[in-house]
Formats: sequence, structure tokens, C-alpha cells
Amino acid sequence: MSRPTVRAAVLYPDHAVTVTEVVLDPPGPGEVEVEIAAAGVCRSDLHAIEGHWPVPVPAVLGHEGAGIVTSLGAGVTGLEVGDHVVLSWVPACGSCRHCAARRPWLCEPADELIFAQGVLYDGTSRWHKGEDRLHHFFGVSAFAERVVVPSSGAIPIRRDAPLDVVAIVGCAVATGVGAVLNTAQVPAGAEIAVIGCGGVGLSCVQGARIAGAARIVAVDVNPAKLAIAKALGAHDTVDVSQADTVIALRDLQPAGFDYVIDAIGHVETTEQAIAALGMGGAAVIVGAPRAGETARFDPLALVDAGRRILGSNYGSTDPRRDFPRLVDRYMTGELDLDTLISGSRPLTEIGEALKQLADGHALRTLLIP
Ligand code: COD
Ligand code: ZN
Repeated sequence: MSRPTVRAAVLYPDHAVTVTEVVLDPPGPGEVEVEIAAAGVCRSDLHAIEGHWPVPVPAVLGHEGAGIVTSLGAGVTGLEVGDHVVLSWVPACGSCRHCAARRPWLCEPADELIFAQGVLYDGTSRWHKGEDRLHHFFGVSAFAERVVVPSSGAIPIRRDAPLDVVAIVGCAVATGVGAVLNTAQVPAGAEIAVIGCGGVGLSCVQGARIAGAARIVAVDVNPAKLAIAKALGAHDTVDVSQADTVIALRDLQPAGFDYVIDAIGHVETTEQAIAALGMGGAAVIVGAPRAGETARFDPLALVDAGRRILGSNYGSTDPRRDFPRLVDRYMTGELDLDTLISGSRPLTEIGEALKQLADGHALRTLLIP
């Protein structure tokens, strides 16, 4: 009997993204099927489309989403049909040395199989079109009506939270808030600058506000993004469309910052984050450059002033621990997610949503399948 098809956005090797009908196999052992309620469009989807990172294609795109569990594969525990879930793009194996050390965001099999090969844990894909296998993307592939993911990638959350808002917890919010609260563990009273005010950077600003930072400075080239940063808790903003970021930050804070977050991942913004640190400061590198690029910094200044450079993958997030907490923070009003959402569109308008993100006209656009 032929399986009903699912509408999904597929990235092809020629960088084209096409919404088309594909077949989704049922969940295998340890996997679950989720009906997608909403999926957010992230800069990393653009990076993948443009070929900045080695991503196996063709693939069903999307890595930020939320939905409802519709079926369970054999042996799945801790989830039930009907559960509301936020999807995680590090569906941890639970048993490698990093998982055992409670660092699931560094899960090795997730990195080697799910990320690098675009498959699930048995080494195969649930997606296909005709005779052709399609890859999973970051183990999520949220730009589809339904998906199959490892059960560790479907994180149950409270049912009164709107799925078409908390969908963005799965990437932008976990990555940004987590960089501040988990990776850097920014203490109350700290002075912090955030370079880049997209969905991820604005989540860093909110993390800094939640941490009780004494000074939060937001940096961007887009005045509209800076106005939003101010509304979300930045005390000062710096428009660097015509200015040098390091000079502008030193003008504001001559002794340098305790923490500077690079929420963009260009070589120059990484270098700026390190150069704007004060004594004992830490640069937190959240954005990823194109594969193979290198950055420069002054090692003597690093040693002399006890500065640190921290790489932050997924905000050092333990999804089972952190997603429900982030959803709670939204429901109590401590975390503003609504302001991060520019609007929603049907899945078929993914092209327009990607263009708006690339042009700087959107923060998070939600695609509704
Ligand atoms: N100086 C200051 N601001 C700048 C500059 C600059 N030179 N260039 C661009 N900006 C601003 C833009 O105006 C925009 O406001 C912002 O930087 C970027 O925002 P978005 O919305 O385009 O990007 P995000 O927030 O969706 O994503 C940023 C990431 C850093 C997460 C992403 O690009 C990335 O590098 N991800 C890799 C790391 C990762 O975790 N990947 C996996 C899933 S995200
Ligand atoms: Zn993302």
C-alpha cells in the first residue's frame, strides 16, 4: 500500500528550494512522528542553501519547529501520541561520553551521523521522492507537514503554550539565551555587548536581561533591529553601518566588556568580539563562519588580561532541561518571544520568507504547513 505523501520544502544541490510532495516513512525504533504546527526560518537555513557549510543534499530543510506527536516507533518511552513538542537539532544519543557527562549539545553520534550525513541513527533516511532518498536536515527537517525524528529530538512541553510561538525556542532562543545563561554563565552586574541583533542575538540580549546584567549594549548595522534590541532590554545601541565596532564599543566602555557575544559569525565580528573585551572578559562565539575560515587575535592581550574565547554550540543547551524552562519563562512574561516573530506564512511562501530574512526585513518568520 502506498503511503500518503507529505508536503515539504526540499533543498537541491543546485541551491534551489522547492515545495513538493514527498514520502515520509513511518518512525523506526526509537523515533517519533510529529505533525508540524509551525517552523521558524533561521539564518542557518540560508547558510545551508548558499552552500557555506557541507550539508548533505537533497534534503528536507528547516531545523526550528514545534508540533504534536502523531505516532511512536518501537521502544519509545517518555513520549505519548498527542504530546506537544518543541524539536531539537541535537537529538542526543544519550550514551556517548559527552551525553554521559551531561553535555548533550556535544553529542558525538549526533554530530557525525545526524549532522554530517543527514540521516537518523540507523544510518538511513525516512524521506524519499520516487526512487530517490532525501536527507534529513540537522535531524529535524521542520519545513514539512509531518516529520520523523529521534525521540530525543522531540521535547515535550506544557500544552497551554502556543506552538506557533514556542517553535522558535528550538533554535534562536535556545541558542541565544543559552549562550548567556549556560555557556558564559553571565553573573548579575556584568557588562555585556551583543554583536548582531537577529533572532539569535536578540535572544542573547534577553538572556543578559534575565541574568541581571548591569549594562547591555546591542550592535547591528540595521537601525530597526537596534530599536527592537532596546525594547527587549538593551541599555545602549550602536549602529555600526558607518562606524568601526571596536572603536564604537571602546568609546562607550573604555575599559572593555566582561562579555562580548558574536551572534553573527563573520570572521570580522569574531575578531571584534575578542578585541572589545576588558580585563578577564570572555568572548562568546555563537555564529559560525563559512567552513575553513580563520580569525586573528592578539594572544599576548589574551594572556596578559586573562581573557577567554568560548565557543557556544546550541547555547550549551540540554533540551530536556532547558526547553520546558524557556517555555515557562515565556508563559510568565519573563521572556518575550512575540517580538521576535515578524509574521507567519504558508509553507509554500518559503521563498519570500527566506528573501525577507536575507534582506534584513524579518526576524523570525514562521512557516505554517
Ligand atoms: N555588524 C553588526 N551587525 C551585523 C553585521 C555586522 N558586520 N552584519 C550583519 N549584521 C546583523 C544583521 O543586520 C542582522 O540583524 C544580524 O546581524 C543577523 O541576524 P539574522 O536574523 O540574519 O541571523 P540569525 O539570528 O537567524 O542567526 C545568526 C546565527 C549566528 C545563529 C547563524 O547565522 C549562525 O551562524 N549559526 C551557526 C551556529 C549555529 O548554531 N548553527 C546551527 C543552527 S542556528
Ligand atoms: Zn538556527
